[in-house]
Amino acid sequence: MVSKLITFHFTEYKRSKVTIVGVGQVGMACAISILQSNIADDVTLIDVMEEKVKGEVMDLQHGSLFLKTSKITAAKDYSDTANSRLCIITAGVRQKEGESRLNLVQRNVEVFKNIIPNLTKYSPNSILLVVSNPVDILTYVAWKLSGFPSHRVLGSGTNLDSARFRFLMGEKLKINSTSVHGYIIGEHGDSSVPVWSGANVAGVNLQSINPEMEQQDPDGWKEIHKKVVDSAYEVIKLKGYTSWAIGLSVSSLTQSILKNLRTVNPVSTLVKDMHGITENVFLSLPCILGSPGVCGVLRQPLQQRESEQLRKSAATLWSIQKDLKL
Ligand code: 6V0
Repeated sequence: MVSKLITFHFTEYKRSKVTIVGVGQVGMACAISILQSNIADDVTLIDVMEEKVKGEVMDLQHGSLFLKTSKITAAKDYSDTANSRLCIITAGVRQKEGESRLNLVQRNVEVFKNIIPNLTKYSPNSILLVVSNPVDILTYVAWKLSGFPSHRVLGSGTNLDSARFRFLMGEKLKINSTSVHGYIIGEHGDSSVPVWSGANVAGVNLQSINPEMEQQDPDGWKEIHKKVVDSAYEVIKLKGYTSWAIGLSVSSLTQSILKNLRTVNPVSTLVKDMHGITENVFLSLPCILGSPGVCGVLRQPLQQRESEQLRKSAATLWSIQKDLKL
């Protein structure tokens, strides 16, 4: 019937296939954000809950008229994920109310032991982007289990924390967050490090206007970092999970990688031998993202207190990582 209507000449060539593992709240927020950004030509979803994947994919496919992604697939098994350029891993258990991200670790390591070998078998040249928590440790786990070079394994890291940071600073200054610059680096979570020495608007450094910021902080700037750290807990308390901001953040990272934009984003990368860190840990530093994955890491000048905090986070992560059974 189809051949009576159309003569096909070419088999399709995929340039930008993205697989998302896990169709929970975060996976679906990533999927819709990526689809609406028109950056992939194939989005494949996979989850242990087969019916749910089918339902989610059907629902998305019915929106195809309003999207510009030609193929949206519900994978029956990992062979359907073959030849992905980017694999985004959002599968796993999420934090319960009041639970720290680090508590999740061993439960999600077991989940990764199933996922990572399957992804690497069918997409041996892909880039792995880890979102599941605790994201820094699980990025290390994905790196170990995949055997990929470290530039092809990254975690969404503090890209989201930095977005929250810039939003909150923008609110305080009444300036759009795209014009307020600042990085949160280190661990995604409780021991993240705000780089106040670099926070600026139009090159005007916030700390240089207020040198007492560190000690006296009359304007309450430090409260902003506390709010960033607390914000996931607060959203989880209010709606049960976080989804939209992480989805948008992951979509922006996806865009940089698939389009080789070479944007600078704080993502979780192997930081051994940087800022005096001596162990194989993954933490967020400003990275250049492009088609190879992490193309480079910025040597950000840090104040002594900032690099000390970074080393402390690294030590905390290593103390957990070294005992993991991989
Ligand atoms: P969810 O809604 O419970 O979804 C998790 C999904 O993973 C479910 O659909 C499960 O069926 C699926 N799953 C579990 N095991 C497997 C497996 N072996 N293979 C395939 N799929 C599997 O959780 P939610 O989507 O809210 O969160 C997912 C993860 O993202 C959690 O670890 C969160 O803590 C983490 N987040 C990370 C953020 C970040 O900034 N890095 C932000 C928010 C949440």
